[in-house]
Amino acid sequence: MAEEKKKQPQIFSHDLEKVIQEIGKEKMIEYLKQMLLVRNFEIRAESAYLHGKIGGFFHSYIGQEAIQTAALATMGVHQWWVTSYRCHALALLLGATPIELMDELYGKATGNALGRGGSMHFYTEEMLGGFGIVGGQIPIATGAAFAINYKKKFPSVDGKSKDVAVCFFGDGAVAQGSFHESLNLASLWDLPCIYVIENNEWGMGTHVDRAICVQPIAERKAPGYAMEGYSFDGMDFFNCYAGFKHVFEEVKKTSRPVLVEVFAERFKGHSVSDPALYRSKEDLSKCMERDPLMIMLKTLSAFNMLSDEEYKTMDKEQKEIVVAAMKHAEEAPWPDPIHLEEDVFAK
Ligand SMILES: Cc1ncc(C[n+]2csc(CCOP(=O)(O)OP(=O)(O)O)c2C)c(N)n1
Repeated sequence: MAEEKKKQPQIFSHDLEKVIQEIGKEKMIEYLKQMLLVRNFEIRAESAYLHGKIGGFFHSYIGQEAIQTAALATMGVHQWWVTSYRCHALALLLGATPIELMDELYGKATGNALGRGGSMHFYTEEMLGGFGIVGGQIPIATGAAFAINYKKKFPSVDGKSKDVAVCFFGDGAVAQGSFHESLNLASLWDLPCIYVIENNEWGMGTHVDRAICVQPIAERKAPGYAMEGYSFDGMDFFNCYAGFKHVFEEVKKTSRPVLVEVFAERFKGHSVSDPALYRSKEDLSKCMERDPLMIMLKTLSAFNMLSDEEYKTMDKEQKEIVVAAMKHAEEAPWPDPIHLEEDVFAK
């Protein structure tokens, strides 16, 4: 891509020592555990899919774990959250149990969406989905941010107030009209929305260079909406943590939307049925050298917060949690066909 179309991003700068000190050992271990739970959940659920236990679609979040873990760590659960079909991690981080999510993947009545939604449609009290339509979640987040402002003006509507709406979507969604319409309205109406592009370079088999006309996307598109634009390193939890913390404080102060682009890598194909032949083995193994879990392990070891042995034990514990969820899903009841037409709004 020509230089005028693609420039180097200015990655948000952070002071590692300061970030680690601020988080502290106990919380650090908790965040690493969360990332390990997501990784183990994705690995085992994918293998269950390949054994025919799970049907429908399945999009893995492996490689991108640091991003949503850091966003949740800085902003807390009690915001509005919404993401694409690549939604297993967000639901886990927001407190949905591995059992209810695995049951949902297996299509069981005890699942997160009563076995009716599957992999792309996870929900929690604060999570407005799981969306199968590329870019479909962006107007939803914009509306949630509108509701936050509205409720501040009319507190009697609902006592509970949130600070921001956070919307995750891929680089492929930037070409959708919903992205541009949402950013225009959010800026016009001063909506506290944090739009997060998880740029993993690929929209199915199409490279971002063949889909998006200017890059870095956030830095160059945000000014067109009079918004701030930021670039984070999505493989590095600490960079994401510092960046999201900064953005969260900024939005709370200004009640202005921001656009964040997080540079990431997905280690798997687009979905479980994609062999990713468009990507060379060399490219993939180079990406995997920056595994977010390994970066976290190395950093915590360097700060004497974690040994390799402790890491292995934590990994094993998370694996066991996921294996128990799979056993539960195997044994859980199927939905009764009598309920088939319930909650269907158009018959
Ligand atoms: C409106 C719409 N168009 C096309 C599709 C088919 N589709 C599903 S995923 C996808 C690629 C999206 O890539 P990106 O937004 O970068 O997200 P990623 O999968 O990389 O997380 C496409 C084209 C769809 N689901 N919805």
